[in-house]
Amino acid sequence: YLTCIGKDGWRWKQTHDYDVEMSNVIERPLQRLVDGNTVNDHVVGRSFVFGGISMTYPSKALKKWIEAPTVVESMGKPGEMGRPVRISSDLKVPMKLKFKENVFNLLASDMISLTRSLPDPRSRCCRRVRYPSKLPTTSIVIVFHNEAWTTLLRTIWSAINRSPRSLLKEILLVDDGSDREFLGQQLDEYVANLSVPTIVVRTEKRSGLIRSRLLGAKAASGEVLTFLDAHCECTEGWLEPLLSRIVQNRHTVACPTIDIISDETFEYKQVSESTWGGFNWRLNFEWYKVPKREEKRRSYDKTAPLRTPAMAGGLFAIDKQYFFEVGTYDEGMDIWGSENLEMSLRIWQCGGILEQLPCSHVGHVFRISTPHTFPGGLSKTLLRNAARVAEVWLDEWREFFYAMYPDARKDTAGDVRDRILLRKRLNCKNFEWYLEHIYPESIIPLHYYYLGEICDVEADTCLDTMGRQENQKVGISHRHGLGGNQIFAYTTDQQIMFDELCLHAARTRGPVTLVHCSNTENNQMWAYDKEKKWIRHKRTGQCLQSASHKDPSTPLLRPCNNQKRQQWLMESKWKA
Ligand code: LR7
Ligand code: MN
Repeated sequence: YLTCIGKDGWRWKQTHDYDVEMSNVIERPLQRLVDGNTVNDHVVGRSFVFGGISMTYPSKALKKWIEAPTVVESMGKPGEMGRPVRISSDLKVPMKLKFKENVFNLLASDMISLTRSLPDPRSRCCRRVRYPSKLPTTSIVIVFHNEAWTTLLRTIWSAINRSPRSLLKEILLVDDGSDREFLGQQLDEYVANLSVPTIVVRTEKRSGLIRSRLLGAKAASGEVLTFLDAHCECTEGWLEPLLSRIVQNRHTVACPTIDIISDETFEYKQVSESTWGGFNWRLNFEWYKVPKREEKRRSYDKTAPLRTPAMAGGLFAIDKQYFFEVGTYDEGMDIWGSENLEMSLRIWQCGGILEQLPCSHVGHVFRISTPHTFPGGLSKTLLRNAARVAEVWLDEWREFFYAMYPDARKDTAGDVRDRILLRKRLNCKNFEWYLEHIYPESIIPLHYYYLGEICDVEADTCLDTMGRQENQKVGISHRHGLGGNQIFAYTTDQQIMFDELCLHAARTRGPVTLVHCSNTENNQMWAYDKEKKWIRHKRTGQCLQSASHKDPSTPLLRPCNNQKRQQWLMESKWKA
């Protein structure tokens, strides 16, 4: 393997035998930090891409270098090529202390170059894709509240160094009421020297990420808005796929594939490209495996955009004008949370397209808990934001959300009249359409007979998940009338669901357990006999029976009879 040392002290090293792809002829200034100084490698020519770094060579040398792919590494620094940073044992104490500041390993982040190299996460097929030479310009909008210096700056540097300069109109940083000294004047001065126009906009007081992003959007002059969280790293070729989708259809909102930057080691870890975004009854955003239906729709082409039901929220590109046309954000949402679902549903229901692009990869530091303060109270804020989504976009399916949060009701959401008017004005489709056409795999069922408590006529005790986990027995308890763990849906597929869990029985005499719902699982099918009020397990023919004296907290599966213990009410909220 070939190794040589560059003039600027950078090591150029061949590590892989994979093929090298030439990208378009572009002008690509590369800025790097060497010993704290900025080095400008402004070279015009043909650039090509390998190992996560794009480089430019005079054309004569091209052929030779195509045969010898290389990567560039910052000499001696930890974390190069996205490798994990190991902290020596004598630094474990300061490491733990610093971890608390941002809920990630700040000590590790501080050790890594602001311009570290990363592996190129794109598949061979993706590297082969060619994009239109005329793409719109973009303003990158990064909102932050008390972000760490190195993660914020690494986000900025990775965007500058891995985006064609001609496409980057500007970078807009929105400081949402941070109180850390270095995010003030020091940041202003630092960004003033970058090769891409970069400014810091400041909210007057803590406004939350939703209103902060709006402030950034209003200040932007690029044709496309590209939002990033403040602890990301863009990889080679991340931007072109996003922008090219928007040129093709300006109602497309394009998200990159979000890889994981470890909160412990800052290792860059690729995620599966067959994962997309969805949500459960609680309106929690979750990652799910892309279903066969969607793989088929895109003809099993691994480079084709995924039509995702929902986006994570922090990383996406949208035509600026369309962003305003389609109703920006719900400004009634505070601090953090649910704006991603609100936007996802609004895009889909109001005629747009939401895509996740397998050929665009951006890393994000995922953390186990939030470092932010919530001035209005954490759970209150989250519940209110989610209730606004339910009220405005879910129609009758909002009841699934309220089933999970018995304390939440209409007034939880506050005033949503403006958003309902927006929905009317944009002539948006309903949630039923969304479930049918965009998200048939949803855990919120499109067709269901019943949503409510399932209680026996005799003792007035009800099925109750007791907050148990998957593969544990379903319980039974006194009716409390508060919903929550006593709410189930009986679907037209004959499943009895509680969020993603289904009543499941594998053997004739039970037990009845809670198992992840699956449409191909006949152990999860139950027939409700409206006359006899039986809930009959289809495969075994046995009936659900409320608890025995021996074990009053567990329902049984027994041969059907006419006892009251086998009579269940599922009628009051019976729906077709
Ligand atoms: O009050 C605040 N003001 C802010 O400016 C609170 C947060 N912020 C900033 C914050 O500094 C950060 O840059 O907003 C950004 C997002 O906050 P994070 O990083 O604490 O949140 P997260 O990464 O856990 O949040 C995900 O869900 C959020 C829901 O409101 C947002 O949509 C985030 O943008 C989103 N992040 C991603 O989509 C990256 C992938 C994570 C996943 C899943
Ligand atoms: Mn984040």
